[in-house]
Amino acid sequence: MERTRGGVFIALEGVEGAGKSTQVRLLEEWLRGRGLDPVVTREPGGTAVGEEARRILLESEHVTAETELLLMLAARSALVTEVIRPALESGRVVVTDRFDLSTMAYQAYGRGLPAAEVEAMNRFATGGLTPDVTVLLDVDPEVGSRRRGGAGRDRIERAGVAFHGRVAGAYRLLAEGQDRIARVDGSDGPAAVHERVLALLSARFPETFPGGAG
Ligand code: Z5A
Repeated sequence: MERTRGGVFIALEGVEGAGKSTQVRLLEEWLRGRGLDPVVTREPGGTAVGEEARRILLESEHVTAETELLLMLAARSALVTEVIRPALESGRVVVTDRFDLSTMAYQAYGRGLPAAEVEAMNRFATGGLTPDVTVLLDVDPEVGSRRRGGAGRDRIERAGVAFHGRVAGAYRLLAEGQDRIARVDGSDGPAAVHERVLALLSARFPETFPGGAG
């Protein structure tokens, strides 16, 4: 696994409604409060190509599993090249709302595409770049779905209970025995989860996160 140079690369992952966007925002505020200037991204998106891909992925009804994978990876390739690598090379902290673990959970386990091929294609798209740590916000899919409510559900969110159940199971399975993936209980309120995330980051990257929540 390639180590990022200079900066720290953090990915937040989890099922819909796990609280990723909320925790990304709290983390960004915490970092800015300490005088750092993090780069914050979301997937798919974050570049011109990525935002176009996002629109097709979430709005078009005619997307096969294979097309879905290729568009996710096209968006990721652009994001890595245009945004993430340059930021890490200049020593900045990068926080992303979803990255490669989403592709394994949704396209490999959720859609049933062959995992080894998905993994190899992801490696091609990222040039081998992986997050220094992936924080998996662990909540039951029913809790996430309840938090999100019914409004404005996109094509992937509408994929059905069985699909989202497979995705949730995959996240837990993929995190097992993997030091680069840290499971954090996401079932409590945002402030409590934020403290857990900071404690984890402080233990792993004490120079960037001195003293954690304190
Ligand atoms: N996708 C994929 O298939 N393959 C890939 O490789 C990638 C992505 C990269 C992106 O959609 C979709 O793309 C996604 C996976 C797929 N589809 N699904 N499902 P998105 O970015 O629009 O959706 P999302 O990532 O699932 O975001 P989300 O549903 O908004 O979830 P979230 O970011 O984890 O949650 P949140 O926005 O922070 O919070 C949701 C609500 O819960 C909100 O009202 C909060 O105020 C509330 N909340 C947040 N935290 C808490 C806590 N701790 N307690 C109580 N309430 C909370």
